[in-house]
Amino acid sequence: MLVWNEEFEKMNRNELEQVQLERLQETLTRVYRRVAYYHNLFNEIGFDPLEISKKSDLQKIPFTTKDTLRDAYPYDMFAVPLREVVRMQSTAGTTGEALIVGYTKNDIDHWTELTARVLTAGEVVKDDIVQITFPYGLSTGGLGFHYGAEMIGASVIPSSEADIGKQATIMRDYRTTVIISAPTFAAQLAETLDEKGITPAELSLSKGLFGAEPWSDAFRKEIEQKLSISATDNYGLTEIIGPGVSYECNEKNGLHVSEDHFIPEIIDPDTGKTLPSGKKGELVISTITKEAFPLIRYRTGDITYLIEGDCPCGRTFVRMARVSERYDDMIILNGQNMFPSQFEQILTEVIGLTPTYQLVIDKADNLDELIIQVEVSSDFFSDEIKKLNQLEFHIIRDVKERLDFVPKVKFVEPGTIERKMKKKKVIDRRNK
Ligand code: DLL
Repeated sequence: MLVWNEEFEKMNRNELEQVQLERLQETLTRVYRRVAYYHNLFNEIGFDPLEISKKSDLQKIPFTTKDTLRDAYPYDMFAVPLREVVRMQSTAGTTGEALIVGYTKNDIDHWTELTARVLTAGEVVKDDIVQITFPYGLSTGGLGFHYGAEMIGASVIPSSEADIGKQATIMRDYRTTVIISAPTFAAQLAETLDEKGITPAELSLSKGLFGAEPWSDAFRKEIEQKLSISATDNYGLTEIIGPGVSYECNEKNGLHVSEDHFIPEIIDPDTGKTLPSGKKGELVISTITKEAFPLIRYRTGDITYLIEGDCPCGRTFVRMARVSERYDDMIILNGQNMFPSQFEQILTEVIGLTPTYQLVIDKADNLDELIIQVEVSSDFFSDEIKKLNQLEFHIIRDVKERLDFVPKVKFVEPGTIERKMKKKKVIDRRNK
């Protein structure tokens, strides 16, 4: 099995832990000196970064959350001056503004190495023709994989946000061998190929590397069969770096966490207590090489468990189980992240008051579909169809503008939304 960086990916565990400890000490010192938030926090709890002597000392430090990052918007969590930042990317905040993350030149070099590892574990080599369909914009999928694929020496097609019909033609004509995308996109592409009468036999495709959203093993089998490929899962998040945090090898038995760059922990999301390997809980990550945007004990919101022990591929990194749920209410639609509170904000602005509403998510033709159900009330009810049409138009336009997703809007009679659903804003029917 191919391994990009034998030295680190197969490092003896004792040595790896030593590397982690040294890098952790450096990072803690760095954030204490350079990030006001951590400086004040360490002072408050009486934590001296120089006195950390084992990995478990990390547990003395409180968690960093999405709210911490929101309060620091835009640049207060940056640990370098902006003149050292060579790139910025962004991801959904819990409300209002999206979060901004930054990278130094060294961060970009590390990230390139990390996605090269993901690609190599998925058996991508120099001779491959790699079609990357993730957006090359503020979200991290496109550029993150692009650099890694070029580093390997593969021929990269940055087809990015080209429409799906064009992606299908490119795939056939350019003789793409590897597709990198969100799993829902791959399924939709399989359908488009079918509609165009292009069979897998006419394609050169043999591998698919998928991530950015939860997907089941059944869905994996379906895509593998429809596209006649081998599909692997990979995981990452913008706040930590983007894609490249963890990745499956061809054993497909858990995702190897690049532990020379990240320290994973699993906690009980309700109590914050650290859980042992094998126990399911929320994934918490500390970065130990990041320069511009280091995070200590960041709560990812993703539910998983850690798998220790040898993998036949020879990598010594701990594995994490595939992520299928979140602890918070973040929703991922076709690989795009958003929060119910963002919809509430838009509805309130458009309607002028907060209506009773719920978000119903389902699959339609393999794509995620969202229906915003809004109860009409005497406060804004109008029997003028024209007025309701206008409201619908404004809601759709604002969601599209701010969240880059086109929802459907359905006005329903007062009392339609079940009382108990009034608190639980999301009904997700995708896996039903
Ligand atoms: O989704 C980075 C990425 C791009 C990963 C391309 C893999 C491939 P964000 O947009 O910040 O970053 O979203 C991060 O997406 O906290 C998870 O909830 C979810 N997620 C990412 N990968 C997976 C996966 C990118 N393989 C959030 N399985 C994370 C399940 C995933 N969920």
